[in-house]
Amino acid sequence: MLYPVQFGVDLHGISIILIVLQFNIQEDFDMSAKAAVLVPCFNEEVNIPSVVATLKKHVPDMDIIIINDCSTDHTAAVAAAAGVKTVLDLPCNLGIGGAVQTGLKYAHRNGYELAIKFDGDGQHKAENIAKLLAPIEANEADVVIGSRFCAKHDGFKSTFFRRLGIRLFFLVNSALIRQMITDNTSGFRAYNRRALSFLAKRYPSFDYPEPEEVILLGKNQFRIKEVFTEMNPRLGGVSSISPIKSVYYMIKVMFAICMVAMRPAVKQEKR
Ligand SMILES: Nc1nc2c(ncn2[C@@H]2O[C@H](COP(=O)(O)OP(=O)(O)OP(=O)(O)O)[C@@H](O)[C@H]2O)c(=O)[nH]1
Ligand SMILES: [Mg+2]
Repeated sequence: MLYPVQFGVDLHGISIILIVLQFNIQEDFDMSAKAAVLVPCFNEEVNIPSVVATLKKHVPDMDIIIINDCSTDHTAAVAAAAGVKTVLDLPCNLGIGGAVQTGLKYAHRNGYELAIKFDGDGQHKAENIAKLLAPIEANEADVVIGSRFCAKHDGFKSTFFRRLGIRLFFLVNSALIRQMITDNTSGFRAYNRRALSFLAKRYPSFDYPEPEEVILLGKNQFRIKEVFTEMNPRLGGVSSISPIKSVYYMIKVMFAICMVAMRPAVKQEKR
């Protein structure tokens, strides 16, 4: 079936419709499925087989949705060969934000009640998904972030500059939304239906969306919780954040955070 998707870019107040995309999805969609694991992927052919295997082992009842962000390798074919039924093939590279928003839109339109964002590079641990979902299932949170820093641990640590940036986001974001968020850059997140429906329309669709997403959710009264999760180093392939890029990352993301913080909250239906 051909499935049209309209992408808008929100330049902090000014909305621009960018492109109308079409991609193929499977017809045999199971409407009884409740939870979707959204896996944005750019050139992850090396990592996808083990990512899919660990998801199938630890969350066999959840649907795996691979968003192939116009990879130049064989990510889509490798995912399909690993048994993934839904591979959303983007015809141009949108970056992490656009790829994630595609997954959120798909999950929202197809009636999923829960969505988990899970990186395609093997950094996240599928055995922690249940831990992420617990506060949502107990109705204590709308969004749960897997945090590497809300408990003491000896696991994988990123580079010094990355940790410096993470510390800065911790201070700025915690002050802006008046809630301690220790791991603003973590991409390992779970969403309930309300958050899914909000973010499907408003997810920050540029690169490095995670810290901005925290402000957007906090400003709009979403209940955010963090749970401790260790993370692996990237299994293989290349990270999007080189040392030079991390400087650009900091400036860009700080600017975006300020813009989101200055914007009025979105009018929403009462819970
Ligand atoms: N690099 C990159 N990744 C993308 C893109 N679109 C989707 N992704 C996926 O988004 C996820 C996160 O990207 P990473 O490059 O691992 O970013 P990160 O986890 O913040 O950085 P590392 O800690 O260095 O791995 C991965 O699963 C990527 O495959 C893109 O355009 N570029
Ligand atoms: Mg990564």
